[in-house]
Amino acid sequence: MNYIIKAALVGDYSVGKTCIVSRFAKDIFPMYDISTLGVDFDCKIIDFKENNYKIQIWDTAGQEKFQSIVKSYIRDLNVCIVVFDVNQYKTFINLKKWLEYIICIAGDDIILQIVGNKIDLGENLREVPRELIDEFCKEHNIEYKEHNIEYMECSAKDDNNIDNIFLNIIERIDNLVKEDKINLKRYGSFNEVIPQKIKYSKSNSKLNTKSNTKSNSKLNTSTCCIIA
Ligand SMILES: Nc1nc2c(ncn2[C@@H]2O[C@H](COP(=O)(O)OP(=O)(O)OP(=O)(O)O)[C@@H](O)[C@H]2O)c(=O)[nH]1
Ligand SMILES: [Mg+2]
Repeated sequence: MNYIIKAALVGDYSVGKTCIVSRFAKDIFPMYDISTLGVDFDCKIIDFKENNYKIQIWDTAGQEKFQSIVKSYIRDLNVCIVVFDVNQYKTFINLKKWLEYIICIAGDDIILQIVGNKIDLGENLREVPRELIDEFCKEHNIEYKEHNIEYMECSAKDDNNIDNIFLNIIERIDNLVKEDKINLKRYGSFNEVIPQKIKYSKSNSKLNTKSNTKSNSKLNTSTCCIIA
């Protein structure tokens, strides 16, 4: 089956949302620091077990002034990835605000994934210890138990754990599909676009991503930008 997953990244400004999306969808770490204005879009098709998942990714602006447009993209999501910077304590403190905001707008069915980015900067610069994050997730899994909030960390810069984050999300969704607990839109075919197979990789190593069959195939990503 071909399914569509609607996902968005939210979180404070400058935590690295755009870099995470760019690394996942295009395998590029942007050279220039350009704050997102409103909402950007990217998409990638992943071949997972017996299904193909087209993951549509809305990359939202963290700046307060764009929140009214961001709100309209959060409503009918399947997944929300809430990003913070492990080297900036205030971005971790704001996680609770982001979770409450998303649950309030998107409702109880949304799948939540917390991501701590910029682990490449090392332990000396790190302001949010792993134990504190585990504690936070435990507390919130009690408070919002239907969401089963999971946590992963990554570096968009070093391409560390990025594919694993999306693969983990697809795996969670695939399990729900099998149990008939999620209602995803379907696609008849993905018009000449060849889904990618992604394998879990160890942290700190580059992922084995490979095109499904033909070389020279069309790229399976697309991008556009919506500005407030
Ligand atoms: N060291 C390091 N820097 C990163 C990483 N990811 C992003 N950055 C840097 O963090 C800054 C902000 O990255 P963005 O991806 O634009 O952040 P954003 O969350 O999309 O910000 P808004 O669009 O304003 O909400 C840029 O200077 C990036 O180069 C990372 O994994 N490691
Ligand atoms: Mg951005």
